[in-house]
Amino acid sequence: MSLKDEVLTELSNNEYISGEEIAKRHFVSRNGVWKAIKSLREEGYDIEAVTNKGYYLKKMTEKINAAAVKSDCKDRWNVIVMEETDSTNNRAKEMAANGVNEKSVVISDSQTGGRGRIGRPFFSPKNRGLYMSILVRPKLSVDYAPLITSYTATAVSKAIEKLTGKECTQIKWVNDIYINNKKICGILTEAGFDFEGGMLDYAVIGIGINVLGEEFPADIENIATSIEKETGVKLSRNELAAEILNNVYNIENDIHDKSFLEYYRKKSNVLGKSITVYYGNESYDARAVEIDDNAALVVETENGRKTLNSGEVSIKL
Ligand code: BT5
Repeated sequence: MSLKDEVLTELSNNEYISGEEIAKRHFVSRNGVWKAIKSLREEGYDIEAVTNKGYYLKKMTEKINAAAVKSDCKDRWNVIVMEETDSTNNRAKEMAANGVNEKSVVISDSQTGGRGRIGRPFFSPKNRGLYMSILVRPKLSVDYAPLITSYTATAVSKAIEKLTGKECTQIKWVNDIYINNKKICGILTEAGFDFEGGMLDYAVIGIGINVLGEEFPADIENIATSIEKETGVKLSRNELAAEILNNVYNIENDIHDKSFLEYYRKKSNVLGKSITVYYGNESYDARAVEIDDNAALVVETENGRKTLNSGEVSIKL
């Protein structure tokens, strides 16, 4: 950790701390602390200095910062923050291949090749979104793997509602979160398996959330929106990341337990609706009647019931 990050961690306790105290704790000079404070201020942190009391952090900047994320995490996470990368899922998969065992997350301020399912692009401009990939190695059999995405959707929905203070989200089966009928989040889970044992080796859970800003490219402007645009609340991306990590820390137990499905069903915007199901190049009309205990969508069609384990649906107006 750089001295700047250490100073930020010291300042994250919501109390005054003197430069002398920070210097003593980290075996550096007071001048070193002053330089770290100066560069934090340049990054936008609002740090007050009061004689005889010390420094006080008034407001976290919107810049994504590993120390700020960690300071709001209840548990221990390995947090890696980047300015720009092609896809945070790629970075997290590399870490998995290199044998990283700790619960980790890669967050980037922007992505040049952010992707959704079947290679679709995910718009990931800088300073506006939260693009994060969580690397975990839960002891789960292959049968449980499809539940990871729906579990994460509940974690993200709960985090957004807690921090905005608004019951505003809906979950569109299987991997999207909506506010006011427009998409604010997509989730892409990629996993590695141990074929012999039938167990998950790792899961990389990619989460892309439109947090701030109003403008979207023409091809998605009718379907995409942001938390700020819909709720008027400018969330801190660092706090949002930490809250999501807090919600998924017990992934292994939570997925075995399956009780998250109750929330998932409650928040579903497809249950009970007439929908179109897209399957490869084909599509058919159906009615969404149930989300089963594997998070599969059960639909009623002219030819009887079908259970969809994955795929794409759209809601008919
Ligand atoms: C998804 O796929 O929505 C999953 C997106 C996952 C993105 C995260 S960001 C961190 C990590 N790193 C990555 O590279 N990916 C993950 P899908 O359901 O296939 O939806 C893709 C479709 O959503 C596109 O074809 C667009 O129509 C639409 N879309 C693209 N960018 C969007 C955005 N920023 N907001 C809302 N909709 C968007």
